[in-house]
Amino acid sequence: MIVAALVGQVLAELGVGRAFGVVGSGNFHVTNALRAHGVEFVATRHECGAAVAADAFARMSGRVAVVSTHQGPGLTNAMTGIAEAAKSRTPLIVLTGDMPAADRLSNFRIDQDALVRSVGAVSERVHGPRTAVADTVRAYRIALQQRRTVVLNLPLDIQVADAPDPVVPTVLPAPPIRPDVDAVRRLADILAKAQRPVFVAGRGARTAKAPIQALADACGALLATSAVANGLFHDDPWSLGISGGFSSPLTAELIRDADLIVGWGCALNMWTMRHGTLIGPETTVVQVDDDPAAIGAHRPVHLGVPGDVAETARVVADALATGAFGGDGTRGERGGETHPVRDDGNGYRSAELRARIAQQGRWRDVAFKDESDGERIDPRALSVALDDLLPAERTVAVDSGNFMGYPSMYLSVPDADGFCFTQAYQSIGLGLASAIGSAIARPDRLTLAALGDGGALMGVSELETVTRLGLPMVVIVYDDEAYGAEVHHFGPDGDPLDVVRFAPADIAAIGRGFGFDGVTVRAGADLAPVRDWLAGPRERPLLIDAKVTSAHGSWWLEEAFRGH
Ligand SMILES: Cc1ncc(C[n+]2csc(CCOP(=O)(O)OP(=O)(O)O)c2C)c(N)n1
Repeated sequence: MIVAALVGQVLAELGVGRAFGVVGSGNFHVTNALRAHGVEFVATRHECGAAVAADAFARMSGRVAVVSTHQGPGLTNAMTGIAEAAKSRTPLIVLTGDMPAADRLSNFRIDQDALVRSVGAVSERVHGPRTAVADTVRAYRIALQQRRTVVLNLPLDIQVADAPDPVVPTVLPAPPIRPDVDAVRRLADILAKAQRPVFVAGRGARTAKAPIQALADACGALLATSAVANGLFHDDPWSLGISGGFSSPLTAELIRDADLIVGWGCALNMWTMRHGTLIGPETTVVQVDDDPAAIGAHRPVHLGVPGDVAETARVVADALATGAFGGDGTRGERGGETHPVRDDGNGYRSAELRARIAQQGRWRDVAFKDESDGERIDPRALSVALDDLLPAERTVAVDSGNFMGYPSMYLSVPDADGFCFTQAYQSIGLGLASAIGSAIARPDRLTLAALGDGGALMGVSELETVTRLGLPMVVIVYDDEAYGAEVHHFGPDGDPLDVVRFAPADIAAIGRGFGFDGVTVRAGADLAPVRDWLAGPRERPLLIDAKVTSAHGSWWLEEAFRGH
């Protein structure tokens, strides 16, 4: 067997979930070896699409995913997606060809190690036939146990060298880190005294829903998420939705009024905390994270608890229930009811507040003046209409741009796996590929790709991937015929905007050219074909080119530019 075949076999036996890529001579053998050993391979049309689809697949399935690229340009094409994955701590393995060390003058040669490291990914290498198993296992272990994006360079001369049949070890996820006893006692004490606690769950809490909910029930906390964990507490009556720029007015008010904010696996960064303005002057801030380096990285915290999020929530709940922290144990009472009202002054949960959250908690409960004019549809009205039309079992994948708040704020999602948000690198053009990876991970749900016209046309080649794979996807383009983010940021200064405005494009026709059903929407009535498509066999994917109003920029965008 050759080394390339060995690497594919080892990764397959270690248990990688799915592979995505563009095949050239430098990754042909390794890709086929993955397939021969049962790893399904998805060919995308651009390596960036492969990296982003793999990232989304890993996020939505919880499995390590693989990207396969040719050396040099194959890798550079994938870099934007690799940067997004690395910054998101997505466990991903990128298999890439590399030039033999002696082939110094090859057209394909670049410093791949330096390139990879520059975006925060880990650069690993198969050094030779004798180390090939260890090198591959090391890459997998780092990806799985440290949640890192690892690029495994495969030099062409080593790929074709002979190697013995591999013996593949079992590699298990890292065991959960138990929190320190003293830190648990301190957190239990803080929770016991809190009058208006709010829990904000981030990416690191996506698998810890039940223990966080149970602790919140016990101490009367309200629940919110960062944008990437949107949907986590969807079915909880005390859920406030997203904390940050996308918060509804009621959500922002209740978080600002909290006397305690506990971030669970959540960076509490400027987006989630609106540059700190969601934290009241007297609010105590606690952060629980299994990465000690994450604690206090974005803002000062009063207490940092290094530890696994689920484990910490469980042991703190035990401490509250038994009074082990020095309290009387009343905060730990559950009263037999799930998600109870606590009118005993225990926490934030009154019957009145529960009713307010139910009536005003969501953006779609907030009245707005519909600015649709027959020629163009108001993106808020469009998003509310889609929320009504689409089945509740859905995945919403959102690209970047001025439009991005509309689908994030107006479309509900059933759980955290129902929302794919690739914003760690803030690149436009990733939304469609992230929808592809999400759709493959969750074929039981309808996937909606929500894009701006700029991002849609930047990532357009993957429309062919959607039709080729037969994914029953809805692509909605919030089409303002511009890079709206730039228009709204620079427009008020009177700067020339012709570099960021474009002539109208018939994106529905472009979709039809790729094999989609295509619909142009200028008013609510134009959504009738969408209703028909949803009721029908969904044989082809659907692209909706929504010509949206754009008189003013979204206010969350102003927030974003403040962060530049
Ligand atoms: C790859 C990349 N290029 C450029 C930018 C800068 N940028 C941010 S938003 C944006 C406009 C996006 O336009 P569109 O997708 O139509 O969404 P809109 O802002 O109009 O809602 C641009 C160019 C970026 N974030 N990423």
